[in-house]
Amino acid sequence: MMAADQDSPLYLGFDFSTQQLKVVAVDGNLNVVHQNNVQFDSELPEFRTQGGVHIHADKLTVTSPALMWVKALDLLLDKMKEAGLDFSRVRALSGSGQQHGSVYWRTGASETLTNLDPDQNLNQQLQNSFSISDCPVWMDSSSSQQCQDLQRAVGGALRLAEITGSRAYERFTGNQIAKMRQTKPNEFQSAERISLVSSFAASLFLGDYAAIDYSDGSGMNLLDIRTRTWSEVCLEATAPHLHSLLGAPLPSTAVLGPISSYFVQRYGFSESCRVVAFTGDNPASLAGMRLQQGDIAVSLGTSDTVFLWLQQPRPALEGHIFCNPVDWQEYMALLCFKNGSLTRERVRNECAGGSWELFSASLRDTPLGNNGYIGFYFDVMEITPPVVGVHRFDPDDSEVSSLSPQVEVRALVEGQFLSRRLHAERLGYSIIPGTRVLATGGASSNKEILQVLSDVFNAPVYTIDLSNSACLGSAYRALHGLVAESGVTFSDAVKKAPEPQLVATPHPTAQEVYDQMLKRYARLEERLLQETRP
Ligand code: 5FX
Repeated sequence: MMAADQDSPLYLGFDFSTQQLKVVAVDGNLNVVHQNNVQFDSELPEFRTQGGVHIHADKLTVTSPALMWVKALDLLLDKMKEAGLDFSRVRALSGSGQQHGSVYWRTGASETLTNLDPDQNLNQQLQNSFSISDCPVWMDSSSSQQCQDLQRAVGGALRLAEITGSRAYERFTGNQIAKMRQTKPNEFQSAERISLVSSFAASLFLGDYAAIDYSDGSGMNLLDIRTRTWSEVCLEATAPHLHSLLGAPLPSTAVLGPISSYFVQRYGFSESCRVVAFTGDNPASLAGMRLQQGDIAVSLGTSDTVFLWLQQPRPALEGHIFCNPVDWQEYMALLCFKNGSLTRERVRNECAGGSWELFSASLRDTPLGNNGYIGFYFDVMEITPPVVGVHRFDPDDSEVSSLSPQVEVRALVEGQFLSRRLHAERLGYSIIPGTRVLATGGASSNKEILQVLSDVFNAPVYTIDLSNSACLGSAYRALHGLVAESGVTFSDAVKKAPEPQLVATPHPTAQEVYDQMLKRYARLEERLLQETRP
């Protein structure tokens, strides 16, 4: 490394995810100069987690020990020091956490946090700082009763979605808080503060309770996403004293303050290193992808996930609207679809002899619009829409029991992407000139699949590696946080980051074909919903 590089600034992004704690360091040119991680199961076996969590006997309750995350941070910083990272160069740090999880700080913990002794590790000092040692995480689905109670209190599922961006979900923090209050009243009583995983992690670096940011706060069923303040009706229905237990939320770009003197003395951070608000892993991924207004990101994995940048959200009973993590006046949306790669693989096995080449050839050899054949392939109960089974329709909208293998392949891929577009548009998304579709995940290496994606959205498709996006997004947000107050936009602050690769542009007839087909798809989906409704 050259001498000049050794003094150049660094920005750190941490990701407290479900199975591991990760970090990346980027320099001022946004080159990644260091990466490290701690795997919870294998490197902290004393906590006996599987995949970073404990699944309880009821199979619905899923928790992680707060102290495991604390110990992981001790270990990670030691590993970074050992690898020779010069902490004095770090100008700012930020991070992300798995969304929705909650941490309950015991009365007196703030005192401990502000007086940390640099001669001891965090784990030794925070042993008694949590009133509930096992934190509910996003995989927990044990709060159905509390979800019903909340929806009833605010006037129904749609009303709750209009206020908070989502109908009630078991994993959303407000419902978990209500459950803790009811099932662990004494432990709940002895909490002086409740953090999300993200704001808990920021609190460690800050040496004080960190604010919940607007974006991760939107995953709680408690924040009014339009006023960006806690919703009174939701707080009241959840638990008493929540204003003081949660603290006031702040924009995700906020600088929370300087790093705690503990890290200055123990690891050699500069006193001027700033802690920028931490956020959820999905909002941080949006930053890592550098999604812009009008863009849509489609992650083609075991389940498919769609990220949207929205200006005018239309909350619905499906999907989630969050405040935007890089521009506090805007929004983002997240949609999850269970029938992704596994369904594509099943159809490949049945219709293309298990070969991706033959699967691709079928897409090449069949026309846009599939001569009017359309299909819904829900091998498992889909989230959006809640329908199960395979349903194929001929050009007259009559349900048919089979299609030729080539037509089946196109019906599957077109159907999946029409569904992604339909539900994105229902949340307020619209394709505008300049819209880019960013594709990532396993299937994004298949050019023919991406050509269909480009045609259905009538927009160019770019590929991007997302494996580290939450971490990278956090490092980018750290850098942006330092200049956000002076009006520099996120995209200007990170314009040196690597550009995604253009891989497909829409066919000239795509708009004509798919605008019509989308309307038909919506009608048929509604029909399936009516037919399958209990
Ligand atoms: C989003 O709503 C989720 O529950 C998950 O993607 C978690 O954030 C994973 F960490």
